Amino acid sequence: MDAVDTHVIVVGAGPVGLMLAGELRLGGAEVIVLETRDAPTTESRASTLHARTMELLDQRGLLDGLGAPPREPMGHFGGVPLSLDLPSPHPGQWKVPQIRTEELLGTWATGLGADLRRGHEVTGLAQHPYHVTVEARGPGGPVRLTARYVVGCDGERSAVRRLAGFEFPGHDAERELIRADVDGVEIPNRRFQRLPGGLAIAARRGDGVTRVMVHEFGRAARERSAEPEFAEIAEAWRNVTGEDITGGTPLWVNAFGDASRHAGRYRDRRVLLAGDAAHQQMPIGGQALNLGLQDAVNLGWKLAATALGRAAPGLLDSYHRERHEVGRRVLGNISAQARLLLGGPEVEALRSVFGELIGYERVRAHLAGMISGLDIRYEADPDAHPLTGARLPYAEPGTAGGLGAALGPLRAGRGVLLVFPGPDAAALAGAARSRAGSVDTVTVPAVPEGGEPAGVPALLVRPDGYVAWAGGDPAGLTAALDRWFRADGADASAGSAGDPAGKAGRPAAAPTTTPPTTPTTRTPQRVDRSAPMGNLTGKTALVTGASRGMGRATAERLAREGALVAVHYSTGADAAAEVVAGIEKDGGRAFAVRAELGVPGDVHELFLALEQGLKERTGSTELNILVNNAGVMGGVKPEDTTPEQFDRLFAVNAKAPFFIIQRALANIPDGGRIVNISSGLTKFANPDEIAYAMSKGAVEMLALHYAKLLGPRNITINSVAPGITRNDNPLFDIPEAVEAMSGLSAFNRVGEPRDVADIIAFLASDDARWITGSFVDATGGTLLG
Ligand code: NAP
Ligand code: 2V4
Repeated sequence: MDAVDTHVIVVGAGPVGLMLAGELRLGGAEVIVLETRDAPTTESRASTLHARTMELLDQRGLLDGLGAPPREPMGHFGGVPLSLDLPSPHPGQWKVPQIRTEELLGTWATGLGADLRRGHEVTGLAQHPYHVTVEARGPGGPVRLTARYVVGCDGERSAVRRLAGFEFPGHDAERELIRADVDGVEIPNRRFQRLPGGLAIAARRGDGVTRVMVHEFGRAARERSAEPEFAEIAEAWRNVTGEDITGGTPLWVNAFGDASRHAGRYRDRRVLLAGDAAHQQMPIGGQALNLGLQDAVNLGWKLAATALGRAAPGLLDSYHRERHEVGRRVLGNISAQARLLLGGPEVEALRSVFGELIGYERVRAHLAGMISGLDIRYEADPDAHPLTGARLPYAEPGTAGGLGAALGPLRAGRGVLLVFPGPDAAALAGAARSRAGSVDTVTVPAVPEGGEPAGVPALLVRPDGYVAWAGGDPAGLTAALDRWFRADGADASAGSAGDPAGKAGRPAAAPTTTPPTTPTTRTPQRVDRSAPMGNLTGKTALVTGASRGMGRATAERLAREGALVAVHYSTGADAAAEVVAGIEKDGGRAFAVRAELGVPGDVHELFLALEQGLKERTGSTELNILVNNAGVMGGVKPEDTTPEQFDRLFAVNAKAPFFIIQRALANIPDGGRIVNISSGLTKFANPDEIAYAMSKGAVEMLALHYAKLLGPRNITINSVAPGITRNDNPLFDIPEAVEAMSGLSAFNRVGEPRDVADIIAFLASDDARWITGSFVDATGGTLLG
């Protein structure tokens, strides 16, 4: 993270931005929150938290901070009364002023380490391949920040959405409600009262302030550049109710219409949207805030895991898939409600039929599930267990067994595997061991009657509390884990290091859990003090084809400089083991990784072993230096070259380095080094090696083009082109051949592997920081002609 300022910039410190910031911190990501306002809002636009939001806050241990908010079981659908009671520890709707929610989430997120910067108005945003730049007007002048990702939580008029070019299709308001908080008026409470001239709502709060809302039937929404005057509300109120409220003192005045807009996508590369920035809707029944908070909880763990390189490929894209669909449904129900609520006499018949339908329990429960967010089910295979995609069947925190046991890990924002007693319990628990960095395993010793979903041996729960998998087949569990998190190779018993989540409180009385290993952004490397102190001390390196030749010499040289070296090989297991043993004998650190390159799945196999080896030794999967050295030679005349030989040369020499770099960039931090081994034959003609030289020509393109892409991260990438260099080829045992080959070099000898390794080691060092995109001639003057 040397050159970027943070993993994620969240724009907007409303409840959604703050919730997201806290979730990102729990996931281990570093966060800067930029907020235009100098101070927290004093407006309480939204005042309802629904059952699912309450459950989510409970999962994070945040409910205590709300005190004991009043509960209102009765809600409405477009003004038609509706009980919201459903099975949940927090059924119904809970009245919490937005300022209170914001204060709670702000304290939580900043307590976890989110860096909240007020007085910053975002003015510019630019996406780059590996980072995003954000410009803002700050209190001290212009500010420019960089991050891996940016999330717009900056509301309906989102600057992030506009600057990043997201489309926001929909329609403007056709009708509106105008509302005010008024002190010093004595008027009767009215609950969605439909009068001949319009709709009137009045609710007196405990502090004596009355919130009034009014809509005159048939009156079109106005174009507004500012909030309405109190006089306009007082006049509408009088027109509809006949009451005079002009003597009251307006504390807050606001208009909201039935405008409806929905971003077509919630993600464009490194920029994401959440909350009202992604969806604008009439705030009927407090759904808007709840929708936004749930966006944040869905996104936080996925984005943190992605920014830290722990996510399975595609995990972040599931945010759009899951939340856009939920948003589409909520916008649909709000649009239906707006018509029922603000329609004049023409909707009376519809309302009366609707009222009858709500009398049926299944209809009521269906609508209540929709409004409270309890009915959300995320994507699941059709043949998956019915619990998959649903929220964790809820249990009270602290219950001795069963589902309550999941709450401990969830409180720290981690995934959890609940394993119930049964014959496969050990195998199921073992399957999650490779994800100990992201998922805690809780083996429930005994389940009280009714304490778990009957017949489910294990449940995998995502950090946002939704069931990712349920069943009893360890292979199915492994497949489900593969969809969410990359294997971290960590031993499940490894301890935690640096612990932002710890501040959120650990489970008090969880049954036998594997100790949680909380991910951190900067896992301290365990530097072996007995290792030689060179210019690469504390760095990690992968050298492909290091069992022999120049690869071996490079591995040995990098290890001498203090790097921990992954010695890659394919067929030469004994040779690689010998290289590792030699390095260790000299006081260095190395481990061997096997993978045949140029075959399907090669890169996956390589990185599985590499990451496991790195994680075991350093606690992290960070890779500082990549040397793409493995290669196959040709030695066939062009007229004899078969398509299969040609494909093989390209697969090993060009395709594998391309995809190794693609994959390695998730592990290479800023300031990293990439060296690709080419050949002098891209400049020196040898007709016997045309196809080979073509493959080396291809590999040289990596340095040219990637150098530009990776410059902003201070990662250098260069090609090193050896000339004829001694290796195991029997040619080097023939003195006449060696003499002939020597004559090609200005030094009148063939190259030795160490001649080239020293050049590679230089390019890997800090001294070479100013060289990138370069072709380095390592032919001993062969190209001089
Ligand atoms: P080498 O002694 O022939 O050793 C090749 C290394 O690459 C071995 O470690 C081998 O692993 C590995 N390797 C080969 N094919 C592989 C595959 N399909 N999958 C995984 N690993 C594979 O190599 P070298 O002569 O030092 O050459 C190193 C690099 O320099 C090559 O890219 C070569 O093209 C280039 N180069 C060589 C010369 C030269 O004259 N020697 C000149 C210019 C450029 P296992 O043995 O374990 O299978
Ligand atoms: O001519 C090379 C050369 C060669 C060969 O000799 C045949 C071999 C050993 O089978 C493959 C090979 C690979 C090479 O990369 C080179 C090479 O780099 C080279 C040669 C001649 C003159 C300059 C060179 O850089």
